[in-house]
Amino acid sequence: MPANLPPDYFEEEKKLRQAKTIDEKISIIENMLAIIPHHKGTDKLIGSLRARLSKLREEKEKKPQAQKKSESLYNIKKDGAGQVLFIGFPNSGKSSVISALSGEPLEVAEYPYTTRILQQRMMRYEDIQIQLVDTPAIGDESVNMWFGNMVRKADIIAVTISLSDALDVEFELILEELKPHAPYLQKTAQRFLIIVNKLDLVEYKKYLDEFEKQIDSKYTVVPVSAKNDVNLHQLKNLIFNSLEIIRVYSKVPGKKPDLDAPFVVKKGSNLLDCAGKIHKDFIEKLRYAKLWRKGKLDGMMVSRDFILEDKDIIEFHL
Ligand SMILES: Nc1nc2c(ncn2[C@@H]2O[C@H](COP(=O)(O)OP(=O)(O)OP(=O)(O)O)[C@@H](O)[C@H]2O)c(=O)[nH]1
Ligand SMILES: [Mg+2]
Repeated sequence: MPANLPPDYFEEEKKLRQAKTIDEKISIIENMLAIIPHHKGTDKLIGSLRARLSKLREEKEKKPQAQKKSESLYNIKKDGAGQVLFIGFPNSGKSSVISALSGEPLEVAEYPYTTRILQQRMMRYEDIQIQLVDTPAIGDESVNMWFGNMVRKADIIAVTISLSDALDVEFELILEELKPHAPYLQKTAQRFLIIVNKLDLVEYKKYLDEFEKQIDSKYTVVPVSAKNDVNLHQLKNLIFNSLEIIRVYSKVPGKKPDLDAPFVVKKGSNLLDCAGKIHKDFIEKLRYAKLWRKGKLDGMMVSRDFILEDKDIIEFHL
């Protein structure tokens, strides 16, 4: 280490050791190079810092970094008990409905294309969290970057339409958008909710009645008003029910069940499916379990293929 380096230099060096991102490192090395006095004794150090800097800049240019960036822009990783993707035309109220359901604000405005990027908000449903994804409206230039990927993986697609005299036309247009992805969608019928927002615009109410009459019964239509908090509670329940999940609580023998942290499993899961979800060792080691079901079962011994229900309490015996 050459002598006569200013104290600032050592400060920067310390920061560099703790730096995590490439950008941080680059800016710290740039600072170091600016601080170092130039003389014969520092030539080597300057050379090695410059080499390190150019390597970092190269690394930054490389693809994986760029891919990561686009991944977060055009993809929302699943979180919570299920993912609900809200899609629709500008101003239908996607952001308003999500804000109202989650209690967490999103940008809302009367002009179209307010939402510019994918964003998530978590909605509490009793003791679990459900992920709601807000999207830029159909027609936004970013749509082809995320649409296919997101509609294929979402657990529920919440098509959001605002109440007007053109409900059927708007819905048809959205179906057109979805058509190319239809072969990749999972069990389509249950995964679709049609949210008709702005129910407070009473002058259009008759068009809602017509729309509900003519629409294929495989779709569930939920009229709401984000503005006046109408039917939002029903929508919440409907989202939970459409996810087709159940919550089970585990309990240690001789202790009270842990009612704060349910395990979430698919409806129709049996004891063994659930055990595997808790710990993969459980699958092999499980001997039997005792089960409590409110008002029905009180610590009954159950076998591995016993079908579970929402809110069952299970005591695993290994
Ligand atoms: N009357 C009425 N207006 C609403 C309701 N919900 C939202 N709005 C209004 O409709 C406009 C658009 O709402 P947003 O939530 O931004 O709609 P969006 O679908 O997210 O719009 P983009 O992000 O532009 O695609 C805003 O002016 C809201 O205040 C509602 O239930 N009733
Ligand atoms: Mg929006």
